[in-house]
Order: sequence, then C-alpha cells, then structure tokens
Amino acid sequence: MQHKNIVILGAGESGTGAAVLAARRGMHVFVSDNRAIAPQYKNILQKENILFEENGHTEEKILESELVIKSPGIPDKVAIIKKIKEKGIPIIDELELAYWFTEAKIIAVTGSNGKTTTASLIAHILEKSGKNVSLAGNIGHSFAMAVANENPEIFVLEVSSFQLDYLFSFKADIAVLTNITPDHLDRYDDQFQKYVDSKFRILQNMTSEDHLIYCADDTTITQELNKRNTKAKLLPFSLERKLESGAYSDNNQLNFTGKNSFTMTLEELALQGRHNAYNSLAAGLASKLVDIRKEDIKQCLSDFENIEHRLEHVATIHGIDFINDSKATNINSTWYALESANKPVIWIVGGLDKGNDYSKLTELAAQKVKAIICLGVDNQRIAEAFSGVVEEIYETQSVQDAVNWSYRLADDGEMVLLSPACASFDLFKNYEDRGNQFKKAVKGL
Ligand code: UMA
Ligand code: ADP
Repeated sequence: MQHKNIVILGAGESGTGAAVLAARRGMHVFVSDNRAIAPQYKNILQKENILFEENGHTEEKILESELVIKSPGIPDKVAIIKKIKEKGIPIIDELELAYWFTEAKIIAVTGSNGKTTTASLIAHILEKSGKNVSLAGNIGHSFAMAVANENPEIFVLEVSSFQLDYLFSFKADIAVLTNITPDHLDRYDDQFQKYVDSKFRILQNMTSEDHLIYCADDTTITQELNKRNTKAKLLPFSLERKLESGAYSDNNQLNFTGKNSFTMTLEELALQGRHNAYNSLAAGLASKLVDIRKEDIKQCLSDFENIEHRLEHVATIHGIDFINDSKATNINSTWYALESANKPVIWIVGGLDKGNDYSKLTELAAQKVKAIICLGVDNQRIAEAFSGVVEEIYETQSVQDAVNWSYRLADDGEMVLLSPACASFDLFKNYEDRGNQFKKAVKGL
C-alpha cells in the first residue's frame, strides 16, 4: 500500500478525510475536485502537504493512478468515472480505505431512514457507559479522518448506499439495517432492486461471528434475507409481533430478549413516535451485544436528546406547535411524521423530487392535513397528487411566506409541520439550511 499512487475524487468531508489518512500512511496522494474546494478542506490539504487541483478533473493525471477513492456524492454516470472504469483502475469508497487501517470493533448502521438517529442513540449509550467510541461516516464526520486522528475501541458508523456501492472488504461486527424504502432512485436507474442490493452489501463479508440487527416488520428486508445465504447471526426487531430472539413490543412494553434481557415501556423512551420506537429497539439490541448493562441502556434510551431537524419542536405560538422535520427527504420519513401527528396539520412539503410516489401519503393526508403549503421550485406533482384530498393547497418559493401563511391557516391546538418528503437542493444549500431558515422564520413570528 505504501507509495501507491492514488487519486481522490472530490475534496469535501469524505475526500479530505481519505486524503489525510492515505497520505499519513505513506501513499502518494493527488486530490481532484471539479469545483472550488471549500476553505476548511483546502486548509487541511495544504497543512498536510497534499497535492490537489480544483475547478476541474485533469484526466491524464487521474488515469495514471493505481487506485481511485471516489467521494460518495459523485455518481457513476459522470464522464471521469466512466473513463476510470474503462481503464480498469479500481475505485473504492473512503470507508473502505479507513477500514484497512483500523482494528476497532465496527457497528455499522444503514437503511433508508433512521440511520442518524439510531447511530447517535448507540453512540450515546456506549459513551455514557464508559466505552471509548467514535461516531463517524455518513453522519457528517469522515471515518477516514477519524481513523487518522483517533484510536477508539468501537466505531459507530452511519453508512449510506452510495458508500456501500464501493465497499469491498469492509466488514461490520454488528450491522443494523433499519428499513428499506424507495430513496435515491435517481442513482439506481430508477430500479428499487438495485437500491436494495446496494443496502445488502452491508452483509457481504459478515461471518457467523457477526450480527445483523434488522427490522422484521419490513417485508423488503425479510424477503431479501430469505433469498440470500446470510452467514451473520440474525437479531430481528418488531413492533408487530412477538419474537423469540431480538426485541419486540407487546402492547406497551418493549422486550429485549436473550442474555441480560430487560423490558421498558414505550412511554419511557426519550424519542417518541413509532419510527423512533424502532430506532430504540435497534439501538438497544446493538448495545446489548457489546455488553452494556441493561440499566445503562434503559437510562440512555430515556434521556437521549432529540437531534436537530428530525421532528424537532421549534416553538408553540398561540397554541400552534411548529415542528421542523427538514431531514424528512423521502416519502417514508414523512409518512412517519404524519402518522405521529396527533393534531390537525398545516403541512409544508416539497423540494427536489427524487421520483416520489405521493399516493403512499394520500390516506394520512386526508385524515390529518388541513392545508398544504408547497415549498419548492416545481410543485406540480404534489399539487396534482393531493388535489381533491386536501382542500387548501398553496404554493411558494419563500420560507418566510410558508411560515406566515401556515401561522394564519392554523388554529389554536393545531400544528405546522415542515416535513418535505423531498431533497432541499432546489431552494436551499442542504436540509440543515432549510430547517434553520424555517426555525428563524418561526422565531420571528
Ligand atoms: N465533486 C467532484 N466531481 C464531481 C462531483 C462532485 O469533484 O463530479 C466534488 C464536489 O465539488 C465537492 C465534493 O465532490 O467538493 C463533494 O463530495 P460529496 O458530495 O461526496 O460530499 P462530502 O462532503 O464528501 O460528503 C460525503 C457525503 N455526501 C454525499 O453522500 C452526497 C456526506 O453525506 C457524508 O456525511 C460525508 O461524505 C462523510 O462520510 C451527506 C449526504 O447527503 C450528509 N448523504 C446522503 C444522505 O444521507 O441521504 C447519502
Ligand atoms: P437518516 O440518517 O437515515 O436520514 P434520520 O435519523 O436522520 O435518518 O431521520 C431522517 C428522517 O426520517 C426524519 O424525518 C425522521 O423523523 C425520520 N425517521 C427516523 N427514523 C425513522 C424510521 N425508523 N423510519 C422512518 N422514518 C424515520
């Protein structure tokens, strides 16, 4: 590996972390970004004496390399990736590189929704129980950078499908598969099965020593497991039926089975809502596997503080609750947001549509939504899907308008819910920017 000529494509969080780790491990590194590199990453590259280019990919230089590390946001369809593949140069993800250089135990969390929440819950439980743990990956902190700078006993990693597509030897000791529902289909030729296959790469190297924690109520997952020869020990969780192993709910009681079994009630969970009950079951199971005391698990599942932009309570103004669920960037996450609503909803929805099937939301919308405010550049598909389902549908490209109008439309005892079911990139920098602008507008009311 030493002295190997490698090229890193993209100098964001992933590429910069990969560059630092690879350079410190003696590889010849060249970083190439087709846009201007953000100052915080450029500073790191300069400080570490790593060669880089920006505002374009120099083809000859890239095609001379022995290994390419691709940032996960770069799709396969871009010209340079096609050329690298034609030339037979291996491409890996930054997580694969980082994996080569750590001996720590790995808990990897993947799935369509709930990754950040579940990974954060696990890290919270482990940390408070005295483990030396590091939380990294798709959550926004490069795994490679963490391997370069830290030496924890356990890594809790959030892993996206984009990262999984370029993992080859990476293996988790414990994998969590929260659920699989359509998302990012634009990157998978609009074929759901390709996306499912990507998620199942998490299992590719797991042995009978390893554990897969998965949602037994998700038929996509259970059907896929039936099709595959999975070596990992299976630990299911369910809110729908009793299980002999794993964890399940029986009426109001959550049961964590097996060694050090314990129970707790749904009300005791810090994170409320059905989706969070799933996340808590998964996190509890993962923590049990690394021998955390049941008292500590229960305590931590009860005192965890909610993460920003996920059904986050912003304010209650004149009896109207304002909820920021900006991270709901697909249909399934918004489904859970509407499902958990216990008051009439003024629903702010829309953004960059990744090929959504809105019919999955019409039943809930009919029951719970009083008015819709579309917040996106192109709102046509949403307006069409809900016309005749929800009486009042408005449209805007301004968060300020959306918040002002929703405040006017809502009555005491109702709620305003930003749960867009879409990506944010049409009007905002990212989902955090969308959530922050929403919160600012609410606080200015
Ligand atoms: N770039 C090129 N050439 C191209 C296209 C892009 O050089 O053809 C450059 C851009 O100019 C930019 C860099 O690549 O400088 C960006 O790379 P990136 O999009 O992979 O972003 P990173 O900052 O490296 O962040 C990535 C993940 N981003 C994506 O998967 C889109 C982050 O997940 C992750 O936290 C980080 O690595 C560390 O692992 C974000 C995300 O949106 C939060 N993930 C998706 C999701 O959660 O739904 C999967
Ligand atoms: P991810 O990291 O997979 O995007 P997050 O924990 O950030 O997941 O949550 C993203 C969105 O999905 C939020 O709107 C959140 O309320 C919702 N969500 C969280 N957990 C689940 C789950 N298990 N099933 C469906 N939706 C969920």
